[in-house]
Amino acid sequence: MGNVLRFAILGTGFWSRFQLGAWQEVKDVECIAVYNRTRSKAEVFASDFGIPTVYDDPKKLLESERLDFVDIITGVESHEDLVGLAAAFGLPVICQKPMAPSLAAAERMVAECHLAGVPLFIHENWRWQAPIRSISKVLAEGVIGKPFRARIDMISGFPVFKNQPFLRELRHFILTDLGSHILDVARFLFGESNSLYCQHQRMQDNIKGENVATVMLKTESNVTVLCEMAYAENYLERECFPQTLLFVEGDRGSAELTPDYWVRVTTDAGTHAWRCPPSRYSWADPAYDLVHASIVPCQANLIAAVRGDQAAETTGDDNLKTVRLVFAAYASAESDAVMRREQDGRWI
Ligand code: 89V
Repeated sequence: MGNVLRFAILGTGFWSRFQLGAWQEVKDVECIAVYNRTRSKAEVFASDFGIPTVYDDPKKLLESERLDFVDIITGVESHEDLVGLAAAFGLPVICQKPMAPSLAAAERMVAECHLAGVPLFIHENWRWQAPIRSISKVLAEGVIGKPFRARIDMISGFPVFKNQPFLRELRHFILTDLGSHILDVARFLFGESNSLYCQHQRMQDNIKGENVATVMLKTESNVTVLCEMAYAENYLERECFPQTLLFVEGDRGSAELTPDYWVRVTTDAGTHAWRCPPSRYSWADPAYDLVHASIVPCQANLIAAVRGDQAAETTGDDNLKTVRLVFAAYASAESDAVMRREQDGRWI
C-alpha cells in the first residue's frame, strides 16, 4: 500500500456526509469514488465533496478502481452483499453498524471475510465519545474501586425520524439502531455478560419497530448493568440528545456522566467534576456534535488497523459479540425469559 490510502464510499445517505467529513480529519486517506444505487444521489454527493468518480453498480466500481479499502455506509439490508463483494475483491472493509439485519447474516459476514482473508471492521463510533472515554479511564485506573452496578441511559425525545426516515420502517428498531451502540458501550466498559433480560415496547403508532427498551445484563465480573433506551418523542424537561448518561457504583466510589458533558467522580476525597465536551467540526451537524465528533477517533483507529499499525477495537469478530447481545435481547423480550451465554458465545 502507498502512503495515501485510496478508498470508495458505498452509500451516500445522511450519515455518509459525516463519515466523509471525519475522513478529512484523518491523515493520508482519499475518497476516489462513490456508489449509490440512485445515481443522481451519488452525483450530488460527489460534486459536493469533489470526488472524481460515481457509480450505480458497486461491482463495476470495484472492478474499475484501484482501492486500499472500502467504507460501506448503506442501509443494513445491503451490508451482507456489499461486504461479500469487497471480500471477493480482497479488500479490507469497513461496514456501518448495525452489522446486519439478523445474527445469522452477521455470522456469515464474519465467516466470509475470514475465508477470504480480508479484515472486516465495524464502524461503531459510540464508545469513542469523549465523555465515555473519560469514564473508561476512571474505571481502568481503579479510582472508584471495583464496579458492582451501572446504569447506561439514552432516553430521548429527539425527532430521529426527521433525518433518518428509514428508521420508521425497521421491524427491529431501537435495539438495533441504538441498542447496538449502548450494548457495545456496556461491553467496552464492563466486559462480556453471562446473562441478559430485556423488555421492549412500541410507543408510537407511525413506526414499525419498538422505540423503548430496557436491557439488564450481569457481567462475567459481576457487574449488574441496566441499559435504558427510548426514542419516544416524549416530553422531557431536559433533552440531552445525543448524550448517554451513566451512573457507575464501585466499592470505593461512584462515577457519573451527567447532562452537558459533565463527568463526576465521588470518592472519600469528595466529588471531582470536569467537562468533556466534543470537538466542534465545521462539517458536523451541531445537533449531533457528540456523535459526529466520535467518528474521527473511530475512523483513526480503524485506518491504523488497515495500515497494520494498531489493533482495531471494533473488528467484525468483536462486534459480533454486540450483535449477539442485540438479538439475545429480542429473544428475551419475545419469550419473557432470561437468556444465558454458552461457552461458544451463543445465547440460549
Ligand atoms: O448513531 C446512530 O446510530 C443514529 C442515532 C444517533 C440517531 O441513533 O442512528
